[in-house]
Amino acid sequence: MIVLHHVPWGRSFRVLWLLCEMGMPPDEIIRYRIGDRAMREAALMGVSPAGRIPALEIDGITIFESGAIVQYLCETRAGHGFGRLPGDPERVRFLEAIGFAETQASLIEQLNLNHLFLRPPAKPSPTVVKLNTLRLADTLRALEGMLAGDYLLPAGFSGADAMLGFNLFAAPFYVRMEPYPKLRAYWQRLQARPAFRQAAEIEGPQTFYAREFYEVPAGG
Ligand SMILES: N[C@@H](CCC(=O)N[C@@H](CS)C(=O)NCC(=O)O)C(=O)O
Repeated sequence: MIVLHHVPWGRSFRVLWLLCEMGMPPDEIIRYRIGDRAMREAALMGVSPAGRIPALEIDGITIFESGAIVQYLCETRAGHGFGRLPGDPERVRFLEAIGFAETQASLIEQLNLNHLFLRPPAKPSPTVVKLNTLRLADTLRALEGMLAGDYLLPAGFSGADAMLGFNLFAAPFYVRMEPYPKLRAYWQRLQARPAFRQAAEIEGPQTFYAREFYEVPAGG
């Protein structure tokens, strides 16, 4: 029995997608909304002590942190070839990519907070938004340089693509993607994968971002 604690189009999408890649979509998906009281109640806090998603119940254990879950799945289901186990020449790049995904996602999280979640009288800080937008663009430039052909690692699709590739769902709402042609093609390639399409169908349309693009507020 596989249970995923999930926010639609949140970072738990990485896990949903990877499970679909492995041909084992969750038996149960417990859905939350950011800001809901339910995210601080026992069902989630019992499996993710800071009340964050994703958390996964699998193999009689629970795991939180998307990077840990992705590594666990890749290692325990190694036959799919989505991990890079110790001794693999791509191991270091794989681990870097998993960590870097969260360097990038933490900038997106700050922008989400400022653009989407603050309620009056709180106001986004133009300076903080500008700084985070520039720093997000820096990570996209880095990612453009990290691509090794069709995927992040030369030997092909891996858990690192589920981690980092997912960030390309959100980044274009904050940074114009014209300077990153490889990333745009990569994102199209990821979305065309049957397992991505299966996960996207489970999700339904995203309702997270209401605008096509979020500009840095005046004064930033
Ligand atoms: N590093 C964690 C981050 C998890 C995280 O912050 N998830 C967000 C949604 S994408 C969340 O649960 N937010 C709820 C909150 O901040 O209260 C991971 O990769 O799993």
